[in-house]
Amino acid sequence: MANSRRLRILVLLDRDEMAADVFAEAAGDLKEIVYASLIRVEVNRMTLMSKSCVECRNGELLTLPFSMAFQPIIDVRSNRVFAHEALVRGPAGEGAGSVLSAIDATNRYAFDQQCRVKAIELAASLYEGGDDVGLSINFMPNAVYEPLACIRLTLAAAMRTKFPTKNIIFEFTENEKLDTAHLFNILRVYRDMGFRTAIDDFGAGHAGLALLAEFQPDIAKLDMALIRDIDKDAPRQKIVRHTVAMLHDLGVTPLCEGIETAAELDTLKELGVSLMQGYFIARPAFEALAKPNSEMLRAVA
Ligand SMILES: [Ca+2]
Repeated sequence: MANSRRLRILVLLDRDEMAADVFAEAAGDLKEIVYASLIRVEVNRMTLMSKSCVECRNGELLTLPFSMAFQPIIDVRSNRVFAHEALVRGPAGEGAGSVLSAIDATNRYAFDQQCRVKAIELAASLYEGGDDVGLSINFMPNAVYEPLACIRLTLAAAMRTKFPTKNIIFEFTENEKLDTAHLFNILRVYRDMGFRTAIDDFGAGHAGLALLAEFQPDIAKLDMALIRDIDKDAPRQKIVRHTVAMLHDLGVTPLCEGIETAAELDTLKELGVSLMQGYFIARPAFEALAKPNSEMLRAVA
């Protein structure tokens, strides 16, 4: 049996619906190899279906009602919506805390999966057809056990709703408990699969330069602590100016979040930032796409 044929069988067998057909059609020595492959695939699956996968599966039976709000991210140079960030809300629009307080080690895997599916389904129903607008989804790296296994539901939701995977951006943030090797593995798998990635809260806490040295995401979202009152604050202007230059040099697009005033927006634009998000531009809209405010549009005109 040629190695290429054997490999092909293994690939085919990794798809549940095809495994039985391939086995039924196989004859002679091929049947033996198919059987050996089936065992191997099952062993791999059992390895993946570890404690975390079982928790995820069990978690799907838990009903934790939640929904999403969307906040636009604007490109102030082209004056277009670049993406919407999906933000967790209660089922009637309650704050994220009302939902996140119910998340613990027993349901975080399932919750992370359900968040992605909910964000994609809602966005697919709200986006105008043909729009090349991104969808930014926050994910919890410690809720991803094995990136390839854990991405299946996301891909299935995108396929079902015909939402282009290239428009999906995964926002991640580092925290002190995170295994960074695990995080980089997830990010590289996501990148290989064609998703975009964004480091959230860049410049705050643990989300910093060491991470950027190891992995350069598509986007870095500068933490709002660096943005607040930047128009009146020389140290912040210097930090942001040099950070933006460094990001551009690394091929990473800077994005500023938490913009609350026209003066902050104007200052950031002068410092070379194009992508912006914040209450001044638009507040998150529950199960809807917010339009940027008219004052903002005038400011960038
Ligand atoms: Ca975020």
